[in-house]
Amino acid sequence: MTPFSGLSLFLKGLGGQKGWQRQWRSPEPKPAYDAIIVGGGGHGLGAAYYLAAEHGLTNVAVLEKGWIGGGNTGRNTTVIRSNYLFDESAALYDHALKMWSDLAQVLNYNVMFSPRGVMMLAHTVHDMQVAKRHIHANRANGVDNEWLTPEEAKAFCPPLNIGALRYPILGAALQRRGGTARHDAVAWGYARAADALGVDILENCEVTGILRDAGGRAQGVITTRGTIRSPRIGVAAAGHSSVVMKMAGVELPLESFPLQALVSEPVKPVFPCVVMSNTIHAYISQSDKGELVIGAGTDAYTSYTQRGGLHITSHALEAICELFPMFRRLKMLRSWGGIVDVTPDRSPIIGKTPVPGLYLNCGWGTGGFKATPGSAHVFAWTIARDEPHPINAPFTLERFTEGNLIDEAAAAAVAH
Ligand code: FAD
Ligand code: PYC
Repeated sequence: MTPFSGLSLFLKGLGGQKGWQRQWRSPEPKPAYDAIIVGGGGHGLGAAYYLAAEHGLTNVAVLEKGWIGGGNTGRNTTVIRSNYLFDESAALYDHALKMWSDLAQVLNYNVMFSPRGVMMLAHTVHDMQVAKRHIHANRANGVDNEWLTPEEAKAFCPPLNIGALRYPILGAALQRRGGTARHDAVAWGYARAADALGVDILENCEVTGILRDAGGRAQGVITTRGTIRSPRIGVAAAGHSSVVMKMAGVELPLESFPLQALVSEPVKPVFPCVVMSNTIHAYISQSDKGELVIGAGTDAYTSYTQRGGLHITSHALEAICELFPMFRRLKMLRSWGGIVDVTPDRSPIIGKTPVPGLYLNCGWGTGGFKATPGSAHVFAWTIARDEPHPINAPFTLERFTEGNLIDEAAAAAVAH
């Protein structure tokens, strides 16, 4: 990245941003590629980057129906943690967490990873038992997680009200290595790095059909910018995974729900960490711009609208005002929604599909942003080698018929 002083950056801005180079090209689609990724979110762009950077596959295209990062990558609330229950999940999410720590250097792009700590509140005896079970399991897997008393939780997050509440604070589980990153920068950083290695990023390119040969193997895709052939097609389409996979005749065990979030007016730094309450479906952190970033649970009905019910956000705000009374007079600036793809066991699907040459990365539900680098890394391996990386080997589509579920409903937090 060119080092700008603050003044020269300001002057460049004043000058109508003339002379600034595009961060990635805007090429015309080629008739064929060695690999195609459907979906220009963090997982798809990251997979394209690792295909080029680690597997020598540079004749690759990312097909995005809108603009890159316009899906859940640009709509999420950026909570990053790896405190999941099962060994398989710990391996996957901690692989990602380790990759976050030097992602800015690897991509030469500031993704603003901030390991400020993620604290999950316990309001009932059962919450405490669940939290402690996660802490023990995490530690056995080398994943940091610790129990805090109410007083220790308040010392870590001074705005927290630990007085007599409708939802009393009985303690909290803290993962200190957890935190946040800048969501758009993750998409932009991967896009720029992939483009520099020769990957074509094709925006406004919606996949409308998947071509198969007489033997059933995936051969290419039909798009709004023409037919593109490829022997390897990776689908990372999040909330629209079922729609895309249906084009190849594959039914997925997914439900797609709206998930909402909102931000407040910006204020000075007042909130030092991330706090989540899984029981009351509310969580909060402060962005580097100063906005309080607040989220709620999923809507109760399936839908493809990128908005949700007002009662869901109202409930989250009531809970936030009770937990953090100092925010009662804060004004909310804007709210939005995204479509999350929820599996029955709240764990993702990353792997091969019944269609040879067609690979799938989906089912991240409300929690896939944190996994972006790790997920993209093992997905690229799977596509390049036509076999899963040991980390994603358990996250098959078949587990829903074989019964090898990885039930992370409690760890998925807002997904249950
Ligand atoms: P996306 O970024 O959605 O990318 C998929 C892309 O596929 C989209 O850009 C879409 O336009 C494209 N596409 C779809 N169909 C087609 C087609 N036919 N042709 C071409 N392109 C297509 N996760 C966390 O870990 N922490 C959080 O704090 C968190 N908060 C969240 C808050 C909200 C409000 C929401 C909605 C989600 C949240 N998530 C969070 C979940 C997280 O955002 C997602 O799991 C993650 O971003 C998924 O990334 P992706 O690259 O798979 O999907
Ligand atoms: O998975 O940690 C998470 C999360 C927080 C908010 C939405 N998802």
